[in-house]
Amino acid sequence: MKRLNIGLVGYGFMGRTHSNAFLQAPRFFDLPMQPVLKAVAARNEERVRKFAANWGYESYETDWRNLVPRKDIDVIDIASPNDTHHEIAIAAAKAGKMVMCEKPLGRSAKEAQEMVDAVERTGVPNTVWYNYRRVPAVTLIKQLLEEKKFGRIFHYRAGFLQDWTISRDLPQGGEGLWRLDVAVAGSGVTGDLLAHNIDTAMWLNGPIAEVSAMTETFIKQRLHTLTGKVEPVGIDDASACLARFENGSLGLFEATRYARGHKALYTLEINGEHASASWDLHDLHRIQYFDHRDEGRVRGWRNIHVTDGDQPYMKHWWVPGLQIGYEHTFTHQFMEFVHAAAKGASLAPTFRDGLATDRVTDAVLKAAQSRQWEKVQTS
Ligand code: SOE
Repeated sequence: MKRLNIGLVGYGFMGRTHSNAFLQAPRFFDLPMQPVLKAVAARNEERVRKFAANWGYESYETDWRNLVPRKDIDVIDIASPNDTHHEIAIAAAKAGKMVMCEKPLGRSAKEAQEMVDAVERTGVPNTVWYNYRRVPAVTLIKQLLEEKKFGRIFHYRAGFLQDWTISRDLPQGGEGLWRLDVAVAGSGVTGDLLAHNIDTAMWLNGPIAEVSAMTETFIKQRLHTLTGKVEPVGIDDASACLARFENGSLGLFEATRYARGHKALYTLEINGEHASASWDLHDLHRIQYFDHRDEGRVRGWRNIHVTDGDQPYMKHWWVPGLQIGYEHTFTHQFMEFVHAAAKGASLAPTFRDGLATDRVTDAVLKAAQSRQWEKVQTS
């Protein structure tokens, strides 16, 4: 079987989710190419060596610049902090490598546009790891929408609530805390969490035309791990936005790291003329579904446990009733990427889809500044 030689950049949280996907996908799914964990690149030699040994990478590099041109690498997977995505993706595309990139695609739509230009110029298959599209329950909502079960859509609402940055003693910058450093992350929760909500929303309900928004930075200064000094905080800690979709429906979005008690509460709900559905990440195997066309006497919210073999992805795992988890979303996305890549195609969300999300998050940040409705850039 043809091999797909993978070169991973980054060995943090996302490096682990991706590596697990590379190993699991061929065990549970039929793939047209055999993934090979060829090499991982990261700066700290001792740690990258241990990471490579633990996950079974054949080799390692301490500079991604040595990884990208290697003749024995077919696909570059970018799982390093946001400020590295742009340079690595463009170098990989120029070297003719396929590219998988963690979200958000760029720190801004400008960066993302240049990345799109690079992959489209060379025609290399690409994808962005917006993994929540591949939760079986979320994919089921997508199928129900495609089957037109909802009728006209009126409302879409979503949130992503966390609480891990409330302490003012938490520093910014450096490994693990780069998400608090605006120079590295590009923005705060808007690019990190709201971006997930926006990606899924546009996948399910189509493009967003305009937004109004507010953001807040609750802790204005934090010690910077790298400079050793107390520095201003440039990220948004919380972000809320009203949106108009091109299909005429209304959107309501909220992301924060200051919702005490909520760890990763991604919720979404969609309300149509005939039906509504909702989902939440803390109970990721269920959807709540209401269909007004049910017989009146027994009409009500259905609580659907998405584990049956005829529901998305599930026949490849255990037996009906048994659950899978967060890590499987990455396995599903990688499996689908291998199928697309074998045909020389990209997988949605493509870089172009990632750019569309970055354009919305840019508009959110702009609207929060201007206190005006802002149109989302379309070309
Ligand atoms: C932030 O805490 C974070 O890890 C995001 O960066 C991920 O994209 C999200 O899926 C979980 O939360």
